[in-house]
Amino acid sequence: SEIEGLLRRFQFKEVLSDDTSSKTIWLLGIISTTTSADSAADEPVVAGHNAAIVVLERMAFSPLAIAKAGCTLPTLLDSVMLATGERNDVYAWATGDASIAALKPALRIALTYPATQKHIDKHRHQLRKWVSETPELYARITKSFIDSQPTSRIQWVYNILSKKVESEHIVFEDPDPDSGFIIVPDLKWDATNTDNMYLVAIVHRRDLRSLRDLTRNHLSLLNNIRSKAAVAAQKYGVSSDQLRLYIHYQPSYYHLHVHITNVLLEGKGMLAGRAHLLDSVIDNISNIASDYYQRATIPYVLGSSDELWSHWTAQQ
Ligand code: M7G
Repeated sequence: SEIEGLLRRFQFKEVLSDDTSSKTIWLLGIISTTTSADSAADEPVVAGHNAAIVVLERMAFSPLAIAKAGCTLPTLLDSVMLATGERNDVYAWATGDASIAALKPALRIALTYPATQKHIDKHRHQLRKWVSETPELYARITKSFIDSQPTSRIQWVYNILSKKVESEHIVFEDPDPDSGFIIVPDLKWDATNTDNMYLVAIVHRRDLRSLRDLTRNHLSLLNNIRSKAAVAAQKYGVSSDQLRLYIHYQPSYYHLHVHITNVLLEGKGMLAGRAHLLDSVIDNISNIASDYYQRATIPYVLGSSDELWSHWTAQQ
């Protein structure tokens, strides 16, 4: 396949970061555009050109597959390295290697290529700080930053909306240009284990860039997403009261989209200070004030390699 061909040409340069809880590692490397193997070895990383980010994530166990395999440990594990094992009272532990089909695939691999400097910075270990964005600071700092985002950054969104890519994976579509959207499985989900179901609803209209743009005029759109997310999730056997629906502020991509996840899934994307629950957004707009998000002070965390960080630092 195409991705396999690219991954085979990946040459490792640097570990950008790793996360022991999600068992994920982000690697920076190059996929050389030259054909000669020797010159590729010392080719520098050039963002937007040969730079490639590979993400390796250890996969979750599938209880179903293991139950089906229903066998003794030696058939589940290729080798248990008992030499490294320990025993203390009723507790024992060792390390092992899995080989059988029930424990595979073992890894999920994602590739971003060519990776831009923004992609690289996003995954590099960085300093973090809180900012408290008042409407004045939004107008002075954030809005111009959002306005300056090139549409190329959300080309993938337009590709989904125009059905150029991922169209075979569409879970739900409402084609209405004002209140419509497309729901697809999120890039981060393997689309098999429904315990970590992760879908994303991407709106058809192109004028809504973030939470700050939402008013009472968008209530039918938001309510529509809320009810159809339930329909979409039902296809995976996940009921409406098992859903976490939220909008990021700041998002990575400034085209309105709603994250739809199984409530069992927990992760960085749901942290306080970034995830705004869709139910609260709807409630704030409809019951408190139509211009709630134009008047609110919104706190969030910035990373030192976020482009927005430099705008805040320069302006204060
Ligand atoms: P976000 O809140 O803008 O930023 O969410 P985040 O990525 O920092 O959370 C964008 C969401 O879209 C994320 O959940 C991504 O995993 C997902 N996503 C990003 N891309 C490039 C794609 C894509 O090409 N296809 C799909 N299906 N999802 C994507």
